[in-house]
Amino acid sequence: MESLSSYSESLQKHLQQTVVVKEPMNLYEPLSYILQLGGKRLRPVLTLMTCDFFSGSYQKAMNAALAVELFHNFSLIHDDIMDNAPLRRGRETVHERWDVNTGILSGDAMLILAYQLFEGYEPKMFSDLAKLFSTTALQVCEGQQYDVDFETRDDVTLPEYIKMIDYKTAVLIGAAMKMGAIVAEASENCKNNIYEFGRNLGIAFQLQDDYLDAFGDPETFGKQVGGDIISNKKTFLYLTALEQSTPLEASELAQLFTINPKDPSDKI
Ligand code: GRG
Repeated sequence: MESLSSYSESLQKHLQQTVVVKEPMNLYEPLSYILQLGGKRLRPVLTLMTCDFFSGSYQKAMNAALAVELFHNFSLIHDDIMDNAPLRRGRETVHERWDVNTGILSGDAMLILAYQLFEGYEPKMFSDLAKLFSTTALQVCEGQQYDVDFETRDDVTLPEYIKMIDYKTAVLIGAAMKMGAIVAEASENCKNNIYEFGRNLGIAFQLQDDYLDAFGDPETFGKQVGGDIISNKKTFLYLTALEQSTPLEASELAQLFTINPKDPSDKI
């Protein structure tokens, strides 16, 4: 198996070759912009690593890994529009730097570019990858819709929350790993098990992301700390705080989350 840095260095080189800025510039520049802001590249590295683990090499999984990273970045552009978020990876979001219409359209282009990357695989592999990609994309949409719906609900349960983060975040991490296993031609059993492993990892990852949204260091978090509570997002911290002390004053919750509430007189 290779080192983590060799997966991400190789991925970085291929990303630059894949996303080329051309006319119309306002469509393609935002793609290059969000990618050069960095990011951990967690999902594509997992694709490459999984392929390496099952087959002893990872270059053949490069297109799938690139597709996963483009899909992830597309979803960030649209998510930031929906949340009216000012910051991503410590810099202006795409819709702040350009405008909402540019964010929508360049996000759409990024999604299609991601899908096109599967065309390099032979027909059976193409079909398996494309099927997993479309199932996952629909689940991500469903997870995002639950997240939006929960903003205006006060009766969200922990199981509902777990389902929401499973769809919004974890299925993509599961799919990223399964794609590596598909390209490696691993057994059905291995593909299914690695998918479940990735989903559980994804749930843990989102729990941590929620925690960082409340308690993260603004210097390193890259997003606006406290964004979730400002948008009335139902997070694990919020739901468990509600379970433990009800009714909770918004000001107390805000203190817990170390940020100021929009309206301190609001009752949660
Ligand atoms: C799938 C058609 C279709 C639409 C997308 C906008 C949307 C619907 C979904 C949003 C999904 C989303 C952005 C979930 C949050 C996932 C998450 C934890 C993002 C942060 O990931 P990191 O920390 O980011 O890996 P970096 O910057 O490191 O890449």
